[in-house]
Amino acid sequence: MLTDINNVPIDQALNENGYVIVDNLIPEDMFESLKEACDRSVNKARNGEWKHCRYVGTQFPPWTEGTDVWGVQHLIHPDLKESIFAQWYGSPKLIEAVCQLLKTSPENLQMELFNLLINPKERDFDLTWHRDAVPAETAEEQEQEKLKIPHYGTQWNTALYDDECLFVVPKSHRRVRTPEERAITINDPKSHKMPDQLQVHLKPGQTVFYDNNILHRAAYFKSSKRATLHASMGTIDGGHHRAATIFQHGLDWMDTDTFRQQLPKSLEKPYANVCAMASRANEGKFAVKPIHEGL
Ligand SMILES: O=C(O)CCC(=O)C(=O)O
Ligand SMILES: [Fe+2]
Repeated sequence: MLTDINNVPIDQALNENGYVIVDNLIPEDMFESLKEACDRSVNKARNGEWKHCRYVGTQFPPWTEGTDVWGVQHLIHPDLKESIFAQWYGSPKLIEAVCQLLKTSPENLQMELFNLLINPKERDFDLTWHRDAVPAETAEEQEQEKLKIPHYGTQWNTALYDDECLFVVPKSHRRVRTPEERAITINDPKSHKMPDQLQVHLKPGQTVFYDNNILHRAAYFKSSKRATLHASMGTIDGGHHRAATIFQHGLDWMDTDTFRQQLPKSLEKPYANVCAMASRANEGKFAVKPIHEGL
């Protein structure tokens, strides 16, 4: 059983607080290779060679405009040719942590998103306070309903360098916003004065798992190197809600022979499971329209 930096079982901590920090989910012999692969990928993203990027000025998918990159998308895309990312995504300790959090076993895991969050080059950039799957304008009653939908998945940030970019409101992942929080998310969404906000400090090699409906924001500083692996995995119980969250990122490149041929053994079942979700929830398609589009 894995415990967090305070010796609390990770599933208990995530459940209670909406986030949990864990040490050492990167095997020592992968650390340098991951940093090097990130450097190469970031270079490609910044010089325009890699088109799957998040650009400063836009928070949610789709990212169609911009030049200053704050995220490199699809690290396990075959065209990026960086096999270390898939090796780590399928590595035993990480899989163990994810299974403990989702209370499931490896054969029920589903492969999902794997991206990289980086410091912009040209200007500092703030993400607004948000929940990933509940837009700020959502009315209270609907918010309550949406917060009841189980996730059947988890997401995490694993820092390769010191990372102090993420802010969360602990324990906010299952309750509706207070009137003050609602006012901030709608009228002053980059506020630095959210009540009970907590800045997450990650040392290199530390991971924060967080409920994607915890109230959170992030501050991106051009002067401070960030390369933080940002990924998610689900379980086979995820229905069309999970499919909507995942496939809004456009994963049709996963539905190719080139991708299938280079998968490590440990990801074969998680891949079969994501294909099954696409068939069940989405007529086999790996891309759907973005949740926040048009808001
Ligand atoms: O930058 C971060 O740590 C958080 C990113 C985030 O909240 C998101 O991509 O939805
Ligand atoms: Fe988010």
